[in-house]
Amino acid sequence: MKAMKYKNYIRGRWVESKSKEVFEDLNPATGDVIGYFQKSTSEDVEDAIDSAEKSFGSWSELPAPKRGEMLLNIAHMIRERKEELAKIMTTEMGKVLTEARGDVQEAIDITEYMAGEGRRLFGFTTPSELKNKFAMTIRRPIGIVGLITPWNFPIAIPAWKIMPALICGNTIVFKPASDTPLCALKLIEIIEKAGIPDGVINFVTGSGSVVGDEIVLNKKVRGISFTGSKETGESIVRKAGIKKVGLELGGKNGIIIMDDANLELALEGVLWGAFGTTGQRCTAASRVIIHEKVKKKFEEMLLARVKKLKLGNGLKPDTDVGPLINDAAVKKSEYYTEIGRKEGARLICGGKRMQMKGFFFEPTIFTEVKPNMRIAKEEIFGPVLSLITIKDVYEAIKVCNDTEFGLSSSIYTENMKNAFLAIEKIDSGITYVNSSTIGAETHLPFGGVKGTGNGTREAGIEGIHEFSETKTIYIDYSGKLQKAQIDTENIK
Ligand code: UN1
Repeated sequence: MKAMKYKNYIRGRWVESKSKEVFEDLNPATGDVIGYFQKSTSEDVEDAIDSAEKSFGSWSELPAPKRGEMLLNIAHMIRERKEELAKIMTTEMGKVLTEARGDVQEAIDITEYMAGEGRRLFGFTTPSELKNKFAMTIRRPIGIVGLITPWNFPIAIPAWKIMPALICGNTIVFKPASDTPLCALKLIEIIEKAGIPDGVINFVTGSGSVVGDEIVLNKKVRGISFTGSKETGESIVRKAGIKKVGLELGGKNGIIIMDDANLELALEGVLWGAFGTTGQRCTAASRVIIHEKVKKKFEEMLLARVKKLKLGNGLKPDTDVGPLINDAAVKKSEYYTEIGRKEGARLICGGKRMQMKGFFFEPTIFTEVKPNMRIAKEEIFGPVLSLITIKDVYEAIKVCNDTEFGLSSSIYTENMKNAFLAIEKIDSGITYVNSSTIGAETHLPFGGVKGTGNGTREAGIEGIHEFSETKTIYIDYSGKLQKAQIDTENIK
């Protein structure tokens, strides 16, 4: 791929930043530069916000079914270009091609779902406590929304945010992750061609400390949706003040394996959850919480399979595990491996950077991990898995909950009681039974509790709630002043 220079997209035009500076976009499997992107300034962001402000009136007044038709165009165009987009994604982000196709598919799914919402956007009606009075709710856009997205799902997550924001009638300022701006730009090109009017979506690349900060601080931006680290999420909340903020932050997701589990099935789930996307999902399984009776056997089964995993460039069909996103990510996995060793956990495989071009780290497993060790508590966002032994389901749930995060969780068991205890007692936004911690579907709510977020959910109908405001309407056709809470007493 020839490294081209790419621009911002503001007012429906492709424009350079006022800084006249660019940053490099790298292929993590080779370290090669694949593109140059605008190192934007806060003035560029102000320009984008101004553009979003000017387009808000006409876009929000367009009937939602019309906006839905445009979203359907976008979905068709993404589908037509699925293979091309997946290849770009593997080149830019590193995930293996089959997973990159899944990422693009997730964008198609959410876009089609939100297109359909154009003919729903339901409010509700309910009886009034007074006679000759009608009560209902409607949904209205928030206004200008700022979307700040991560690199690990470089097309799916932007789509999760852009599509509900558009269908609800908001206008957008969008800052993609600086590790994957090309995937985001390809999505913008499609949105442009699909007929979304100029200025409705504005795309500005650059750093979190300049571009992100301006989006979050600017008074004209009424809503923020952010997916990324807990630290950044906390700083956004502090800066955003009373804006409507949706956060999807980290995870330290556990898979519980009970003594009655189908171990073959659990093995597939653990491999997929821990090493799929090289462990770089918020929903990745980074802890296996396993019953003491099956621990030894499962550990042997796991080790045999992990040793066979093939690391390499995700474009090659025989690659199981791709690179990490960048050098800092490799250093983080190295750092936590060192911590695990010092804490007294036993490293049974991996633990090293691969001596090859690109940013590769071996699939790594620690056993005899204690719940209070840092490797069992902190998000590593790499292919590093901790095995923790437990005696029964109650201890398993306690250990599973013993982290500041609460995104995804899973239990492998053939026993209904264990399954329901996990469903009801694990503090997480998502629980899987006999399936891994990853693979959320776009028509169900996505998000977590505790340190994972601030209560909002993305996708499905909750995605509509994230990007709209509820208005309550009372229509009094009695022709006289009726007082709620007061006149009710006289109604016969
Ligand atoms: C994330 O890692 O932030 O459930 C999102 C899954 C994917 C989304 C993950 N559908 O693993």
